[in-house]
Amino acid sequence: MADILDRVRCKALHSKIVSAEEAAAFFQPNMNVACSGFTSSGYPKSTPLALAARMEKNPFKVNIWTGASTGPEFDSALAKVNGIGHRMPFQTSRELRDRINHGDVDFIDIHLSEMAQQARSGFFGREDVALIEASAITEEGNIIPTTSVGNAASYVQHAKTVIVEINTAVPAEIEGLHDVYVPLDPPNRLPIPIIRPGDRIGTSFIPCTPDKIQFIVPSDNADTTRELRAPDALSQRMSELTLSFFRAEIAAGRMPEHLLPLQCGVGNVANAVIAGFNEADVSHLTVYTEVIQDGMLDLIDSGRLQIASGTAFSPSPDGLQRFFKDIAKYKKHIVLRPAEIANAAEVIRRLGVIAMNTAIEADIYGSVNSTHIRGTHMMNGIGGSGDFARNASLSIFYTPSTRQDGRISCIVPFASHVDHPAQDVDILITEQGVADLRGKSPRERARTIIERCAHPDFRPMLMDYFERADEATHHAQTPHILSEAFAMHERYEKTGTMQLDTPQPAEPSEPEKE
Ligand code: 0RQ
Repeated sequence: MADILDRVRCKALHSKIVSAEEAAAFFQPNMNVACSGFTSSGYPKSTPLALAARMEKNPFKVNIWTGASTGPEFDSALAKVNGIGHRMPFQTSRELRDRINHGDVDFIDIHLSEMAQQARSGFFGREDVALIEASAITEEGNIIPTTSVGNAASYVQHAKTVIVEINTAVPAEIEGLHDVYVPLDPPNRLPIPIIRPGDRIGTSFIPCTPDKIQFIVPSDNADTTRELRAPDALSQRMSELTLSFFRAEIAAGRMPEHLLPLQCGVGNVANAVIAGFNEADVSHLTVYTEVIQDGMLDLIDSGRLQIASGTAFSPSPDGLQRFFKDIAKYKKHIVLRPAEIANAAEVIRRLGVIAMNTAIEADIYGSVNSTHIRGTHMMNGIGGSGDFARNASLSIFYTPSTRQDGRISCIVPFASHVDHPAQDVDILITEQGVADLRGKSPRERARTIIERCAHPDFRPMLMDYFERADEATHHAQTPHILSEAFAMHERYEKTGTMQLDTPQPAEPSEPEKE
């Protein structure tokens, strides 16, 4: 208790400290609950668990808004008791995904940079309560975030009332990591004055006043972050290909020696790509991204990375402890901002960010599906990939050439769902190679992707499709045989393997009898 009293520095708020169960009793059916949290980082834990326990006895639903995904104490706990009505803008929970794909949850998949402004515009209704994890509350009632900022600042500004979870598992020394700046909405928006990735333009706290705070809930569990697999051979290969591509770009004078600020998606491929920089002869790197992961700590330690700007610090459990132990050092190299600033089109374009994201599948023209398995079933959501891919100076997408033990090709004739149109994809990388799509027409892109990125087992089938489509459409701008392209996805759904309905070669005619 002493620790939490120290952390709630506004003494007038001490009377508002309650148990998670008392706070959970505040929630009513269909309330809009706007929360902190971004990729298993900085999300509230005790209150959602107590709320899920209450819902288990007396079922009801609330609508959950966050910055991005959260940890199992939140999304999974509430999904297990079917306690979520609408959910936005992103998730990665298996339990929640099942609810979404069975129609129990209305999931609204939004570019992460746009969520806060859409919420402020009232598209989802009014925010009944903001539920925010914090490391401390200042003398004035301002809120110090923990391992993410996400949309917490905007939610606090606009909610009717605020519940703050003070997480004592997060060292109080985290204060100073954050840079909170909530832009005005059009027509009053001003330029976001970030000229270099590390520029600080806001406050180290989320502005709030004591009267707006309804309850303060103690919590002492660190984020449940995900273990990262050691880079496998495929990811390592994609990392090597990326580095040699960058070396060629530098040699060609198209890229500065220290590269441009890097954005990197989350997951194993992304982590392997960043890990690859640790083996490379690079220095003075900068990162302007959403999510800061373990690989970036290594780059800071080895002196290769100067500054990493993001909205969440989401490392493995070991990475989190490593950060907590040496927080004063890492604070000099890391800044966490609101998601609408970390992912702001204006800043990404000004800095010339290099975007590196992962695809579920890409089609032969370079359009990318990041969200829907077989075009119908939600995986996680578009996240920030669209914010970065559209506005980056160089947009790279990765996918292994096959998945499901080689049964399916991740290069397909027509993507079963499109999140990123071909115009937003400059470079496609699989373990097979690099397709540089810049300056190429769709028909040139198709040949390049099939030759450079498709797996040899599927390459003849894809080239045959393209050539027949080219012939059938009399060399149209973007040749397709749509019925065949879609039938392939349906066949995969039924049989678990991916084959086209290619016309079979005619049976060799019987040798004529003499
Ligand atoms: O399924 O989890 O049941 O095993 O999808 O696939 O190969 O582990 O790839 O973890 O890198 O995720 C696009 C989903 C890739 C991710 C996506 C199945 C596969 C597996 C995961 P299992 P892998 P990754 C900034 C950037 C959008 C958001 C984004 C993503 C599971 O990168 O969510 O980019 N991106 N944010 O088996 C059938 C296919 C499949 C397939 C994958 N073609 N057919 N199943 N899977 N491809 C960060 C933020 O925005 C917060």
